[in-house]
Amino acid sequence: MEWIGENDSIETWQEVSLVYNAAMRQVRTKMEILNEEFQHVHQYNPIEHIKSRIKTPESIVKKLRRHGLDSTIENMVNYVNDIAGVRIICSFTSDIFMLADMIEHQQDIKVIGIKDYITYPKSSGYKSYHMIVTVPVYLSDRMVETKVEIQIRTVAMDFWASLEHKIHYKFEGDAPEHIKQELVDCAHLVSDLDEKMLQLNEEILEFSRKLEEQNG
Ligand code: 0O2
Repeated sequence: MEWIGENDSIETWQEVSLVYNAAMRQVRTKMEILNEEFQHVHQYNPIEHIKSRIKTPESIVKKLRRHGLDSTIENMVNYVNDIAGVRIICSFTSDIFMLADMIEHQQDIKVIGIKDYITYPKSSGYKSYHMIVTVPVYLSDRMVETKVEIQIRTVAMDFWASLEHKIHYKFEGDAPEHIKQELVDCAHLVSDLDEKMLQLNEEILEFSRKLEEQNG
C-alpha cells in the first residue's frame, strides 16, 4: 500500500488534483449507492443531498501557512486532511449517526479520524460530524490510499454553517462581538429546531406503524 506523498512520482498540483478528484468521486458515488439501497429496503432516503469539492490551491496554501508549514506537495498530502471534501446533508440528527455507522462498516473505506461537533459543538456554535477516511485509488501502475473529509450535518446545520462561513470571510475572521453572539443564539435555535423536527418525524412514523397494524 502507498500513500500519496510517500514517493517522488506525485510532484505536481495536477497529479494531486487527479488523485483527490478520483477519491472524492468514489466516496460520493458510494454515498449515493447507500442512499438508493436504503430507499429500496426501508422506503426512506437518509440523504437530502450531497456536495463535493476539491480545496483550491490558495486555500490549501493558507491552511499550511496557518500551521507554519511550507507549501510543498508533501506537506499538502500529509497535513491537509480536507483537500477532497464530501458534505452529506440529512433531514434528521439521527440520520447523521446512522450514516456514520454505515460508512464505518464499508470494507474499502478506512476511518482514520472523527470529530464529533454534534455531541461537542464548537464555541462558535458550529455543529457537524466530520470523518477523515481513506479510499483506495487505482492508477495504471499502483494503488494509492487517498484521504477524503466527509462532513455530515442536517439541512438546518448546513444553513447555519453557510451563513457563518460567509460572515467569517466577510470580516476576515474578526466579526463584531454582537454578530458572533447572534450566531451562537441562532445555533441554539437550529439545535431546538432539529430536535423538534426529529420528535415530529418519530411521531409520524409511530402513527403510520399503528395504522399499518390496524389494517393488517
Ligand atoms: P473551508 O473553506 O470550508 O474548506 P484539520 O483538518 O484536522 O487539520 P481543521 O481544518 O481545523 O483541522 O479541522 P476541522 O475543525 O474538522 O474543520 C474542517 C472544516 O470544517 C473547515 O474547513 C470548515 O469547512 C468546517 N468548519 C470547522 N469549523 C467551522 C466553523 O466554526 N464554522 C463553519 N462555517 N465551518 C467550520 P476550512 O478549511 O476551515 O474551510
